[in-house]
Amino acid sequence: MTNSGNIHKGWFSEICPMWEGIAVSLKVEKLLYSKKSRFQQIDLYQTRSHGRMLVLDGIIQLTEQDEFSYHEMMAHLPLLSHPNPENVLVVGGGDGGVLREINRHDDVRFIDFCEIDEEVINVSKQFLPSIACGFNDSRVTVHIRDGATFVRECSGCYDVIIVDSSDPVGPGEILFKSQFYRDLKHALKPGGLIATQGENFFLHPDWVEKLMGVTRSLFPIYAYANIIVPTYTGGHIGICMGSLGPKLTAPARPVPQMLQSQLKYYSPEVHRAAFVLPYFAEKILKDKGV
Ligand code: SPD
Repeated sequence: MTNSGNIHKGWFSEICPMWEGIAVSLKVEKLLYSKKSRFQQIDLYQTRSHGRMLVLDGIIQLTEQDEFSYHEMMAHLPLLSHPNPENVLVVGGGDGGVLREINRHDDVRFIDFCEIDEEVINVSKQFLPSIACGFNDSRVTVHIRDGATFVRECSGCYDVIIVDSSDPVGPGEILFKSQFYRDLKHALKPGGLIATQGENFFLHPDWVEKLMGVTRSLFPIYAYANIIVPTYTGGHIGICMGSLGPKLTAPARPVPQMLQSQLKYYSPEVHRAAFVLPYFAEKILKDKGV
């Protein structure tokens, strides 16, 4: 198996300076795709136990086995916090997983999708059809552009904006800047809300603090949710949410039975529970006035 990066005796390890001294490892059987795009190194592996795995610049973005937890929560927490989400923007997430979940909502009418790296979309369509099926919906318009520039040019367009970014290194870095959050707010309709990839409070309390500090300074209502994702280093990841109106910590409306029956992770109970943080994490946010 030729590869980019961290393979040792058939095990891929996610070694990254952002989480020095700790790594998730998966036994891999085959490298199905490996190429440097204009923006990043893209690798697609067949793993022994977790199906296929998408890796960007050496960092795990998803495995087929547990991607549902991240994608369901990134989509359904914000959409079900909003009373009537019709216009939605997704920035990043070229695999299509967040789109697949949004498409389950009949009340959503238009979905703009902005991704900087078209190669990620192509690789997902070729190797991850159960995830990239998110692109097969006539409500989705794909924009291959820099997400920060795209958002800066929008004013009062969206009920919900979801930012499915990679980590704040490489092409995703700009999506963690304060200016981007100001532009997100400007792109919302009155009463709109945002949900952004919010890192991990065990590994990056500084990032969580920073992102929630910015969110708090811009939005009257804000909250941080936690999601279990076993194949992300640390085992979980957060979502920063900011709202111009709707409450975030409980669903704004009943979850249609048809929708609930398609889900594996999200439920109204999980929605409420996701915002209950361990005492130390709550304290990190409170001590900083968040
Ligand atoms: N540390 C990994 C964070 C990855 C978040 N984005 C995942 C993209 C899946 N659609």
